[in-house]
Amino acid sequence: MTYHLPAFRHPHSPPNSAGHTYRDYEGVISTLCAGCGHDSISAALVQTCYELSIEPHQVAKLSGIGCSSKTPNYFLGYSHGFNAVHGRMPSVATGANLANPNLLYLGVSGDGDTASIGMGQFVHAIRRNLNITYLVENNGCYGLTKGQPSATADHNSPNKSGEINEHISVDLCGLALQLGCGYVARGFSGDKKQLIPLLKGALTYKGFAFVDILSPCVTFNNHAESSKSYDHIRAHAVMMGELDFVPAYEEIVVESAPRKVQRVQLHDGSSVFLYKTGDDDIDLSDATAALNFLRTHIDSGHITTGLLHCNGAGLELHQTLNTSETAFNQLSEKELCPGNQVLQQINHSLSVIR
Ligand SMILES: Cc1ncc(C[n+]2csc(CCOP(=O)(O)OP(=O)(O)O)c2C)c(N)n1
Ligand code: SF4
Ligand SMILES: [Mg+2]
Repeated sequence: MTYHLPAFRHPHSPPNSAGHTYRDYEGVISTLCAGCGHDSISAALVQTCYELSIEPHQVAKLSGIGCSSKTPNYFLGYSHGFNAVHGRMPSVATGANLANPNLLYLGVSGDGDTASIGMGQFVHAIRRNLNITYLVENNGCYGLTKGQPSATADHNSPNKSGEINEHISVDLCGLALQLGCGYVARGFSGDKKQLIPLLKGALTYKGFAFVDILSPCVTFNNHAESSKSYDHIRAHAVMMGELDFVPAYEEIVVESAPRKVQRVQLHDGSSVFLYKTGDDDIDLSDATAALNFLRTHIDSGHITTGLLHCNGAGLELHQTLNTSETAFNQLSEKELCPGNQVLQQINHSLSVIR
């Protein structure tokens, strides 16, 4: 069943620089449980895309299966969307991206969808540096199938019925860093102020941008002993510093700010700024330092949030494969069918034994 928002628009709802109002970035009414962290992430995405003045029809939303993977229905109602099979979103995204490099790809997944059944796909999409913003709405359980612990459930953390998780958990940020992902961040659905700049940086990044978002499941994994509950995350989060994002078209005025500001320039000229808060803050371009930072804090029971790593290096998949910059559906017949002589040359080049 789909519940649509009323078409009524507030007369004073201001348009952004693309001429769209906030309402143009919303989707249908959510059917998730009231208080689910995933809904807060959808709201953050609506605000992010509105503030970045993204053209909704230039976005392709892709997801797998799970409560988290349902959420693309609840934002960017005028965008393209594909709800794939469980764990298979990265390969659908790869195919779509190769067919049309000119859309903004946004993948939304869950910890079950990514860290279990979709692990192989996730890992290879990072290795290939697919140009996508990949979000995991991480609640440490399979919400849709009634709360079984997922691969990101913390070691020794009990589920709602008191059963202890005896397995080591997968830290998706650590894995992404280890695989060479160029943009790695962790947010919390309950902290929009931090989450929105992280999303802006990810959507502007050219290449694989990964954001792991802690997103409590209020129905199955928000009890007092859960390490993925609102209370636990609030009590144990270690923020990497305050974050700001300045789009390319806005004047940058923070460069003369105190010495503890780290600026990372993105490909389109936009910048992400990290205002350092602690002595142990790391250099954002150093993936090894980020990995060590994560490990140290995991060992002491803390949850690191914020921008962990951002570098401008690396070719994204299209650049590596040297593929057409024009979408397949924009290529003319002449380009798609270059003629017999060209085909003969290709065949000949393949048949030469060296
Ligand atoms: C091939 C396949 N195996 C199992 C399932 C059952 N299933 C549906 S959603 C899900 C897990 C979802 O967990 P997660 O990705 O963390 O999403 P959440 O609901 O927690 O947001 C599972 C195992 C399925 N739909 N397809
Ligand atoms: S079951 Fe959990 S993850 Fe799914 S909608 Fe409800 S609160 Fe959210
Ligand atoms: Mg989950």
